[in-house]
Amino acid sequence: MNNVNDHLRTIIHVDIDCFYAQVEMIKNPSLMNLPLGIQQKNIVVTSNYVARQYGVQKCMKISDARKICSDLVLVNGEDLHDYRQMSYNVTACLRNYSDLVERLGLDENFLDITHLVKEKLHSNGSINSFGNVFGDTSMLCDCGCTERLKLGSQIAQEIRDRLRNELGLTTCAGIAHNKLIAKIACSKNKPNKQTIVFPNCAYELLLSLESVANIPWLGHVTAQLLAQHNITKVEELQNTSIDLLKTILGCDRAKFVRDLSLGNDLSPVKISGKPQSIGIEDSCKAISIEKEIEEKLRQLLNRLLVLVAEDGRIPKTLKITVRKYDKHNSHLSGRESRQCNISTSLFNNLKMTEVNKNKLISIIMILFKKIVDTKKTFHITLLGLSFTKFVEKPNTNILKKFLSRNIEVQSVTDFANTREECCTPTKVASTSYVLDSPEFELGPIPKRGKFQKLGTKRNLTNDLDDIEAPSKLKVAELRLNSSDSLPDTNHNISCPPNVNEEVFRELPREVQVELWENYRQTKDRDKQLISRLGKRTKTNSILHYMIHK
Ligand code: TTP
Ligand code: MG
Repeated sequence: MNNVNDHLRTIIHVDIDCFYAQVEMIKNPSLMNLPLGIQQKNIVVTSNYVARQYGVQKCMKISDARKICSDLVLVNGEDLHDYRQMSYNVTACLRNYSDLVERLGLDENFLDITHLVKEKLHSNGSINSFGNVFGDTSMLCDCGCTERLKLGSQIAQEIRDRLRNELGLTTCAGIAHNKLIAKIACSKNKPNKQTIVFPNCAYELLLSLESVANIPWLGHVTAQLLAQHNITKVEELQNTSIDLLKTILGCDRAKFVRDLSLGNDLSPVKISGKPQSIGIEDSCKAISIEKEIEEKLRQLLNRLLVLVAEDGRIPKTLKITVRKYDKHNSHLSGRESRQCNISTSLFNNLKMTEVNKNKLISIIMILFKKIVDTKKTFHITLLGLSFTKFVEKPNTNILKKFLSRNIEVQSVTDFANTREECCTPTKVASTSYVLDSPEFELGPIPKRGKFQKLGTKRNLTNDLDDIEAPSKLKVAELRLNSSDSLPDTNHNISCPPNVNEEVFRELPREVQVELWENYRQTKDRDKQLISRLGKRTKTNSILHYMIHK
């Protein structure tokens, strides 16, 4: 059960104390000694430790919190900007100690400091542990893990001191040989404390949990399934035969859950990159009017665009999530999602234009109507929007593309071009009610060629036709900003007339040369064409916009 090969790593789990409340107290230190609750809608999502002494807990209703603490100060915490910023600062600080840092939500991080510990072990004499030690330590393992974890606890203390000094935050930490034990250890002594758990005490640590529902990553649904078989205590789970677990949970899940119950976890600390999706959702009183839905979605979109702008990447897919309320079958009130590809050109500008926002709203409403038949009565109790499939913002290439490629009028979505790819029903979380049937696919969409207008029938594609193509405007704008001068013979390359000079000056010299050359060649070629044809060329290229009549 306790394999020493599983003791080789040193993992720290760091959790920020009453996170949102601390951020607010740092912003406004006068709140420091007052009972503080962070409000989202009618819920206290967290409270500082002064308020917790009165019994104000996370996720309490505002009205209940006020009853037990009449002096409670409430700060609205619906704008996550500052919390997100602080969260990234914390992760950045932790990266000073290891490349292997994994973010879990906004206020938790795992660090794998195995290498750092290995380096430091040689230079250390006798090692003392820092902070609390969990469990019976009379029989500790002699494989070397004890020293490594003790050293890990010193590093954890150093990290927490640094977070305190540099960012003003108090944190808790758990130190162990795997992520599961480190995470549980972290919650054992709060706030502003750390706890070390040696491998031989892992089993005991699991047994100390109140119920199986408290085992990290076990999941709500699994806990419910187990409860149906009267397995609610960790000990009961540990003693359940694997065969019975397989019957209840299926083969893979049974093994996973069994391992968790014993404190075994070989999962690596994965380096966190940027999030795969950025989303926002809002539950609401039942909305039954299309105009109000659009208004709500517009508000959500505005908030979401701020997040996407902060992230800095460009999304390629847009998803809408809707929860319908069915008066007659309330158990059918679940979430449904639809998604589609969107053109990255919508995000070309530093700030999204109103025109582009309206284009997105049109797309969102089309998706909405794929889920909800607005001709019939409907009641919507939750709306969500998210962007996924991000690409990095193009740098110089975009200018190159303007010059090297023919420009076509593009739809703002790929609906019209690659239907198969764009609108597929999305599977969402297990609590959702998703109909994976063909009726939730978009209706057939004819392909359309360049510049081709579709018929007059008002359908999805026509909606998209109304959305004007950005390319022409962009090129015209570039032309206005340009001067038709030749490159300097010495160091300064002149800006081609079709490129924004300010942007051009930021580019590396070789790209400037390439752009100029490209411009010159295409211009020469076009001149030849014009003289041959004796009339304005019909090429569908950028030159079309550059030729002086
Ligand atoms: P937690 O780590 O669960 O709580 P906390 O950091 O506030 O308090 P603790 O000292 O016990 O660690 O959650 C982190 C933040 O996430 C929290 O400050 C507020 C937010 N949050 C929500 O938005 N909704 C929720 O339901 C919960 C539990 C937290
Ligand atoms: Mg926390």
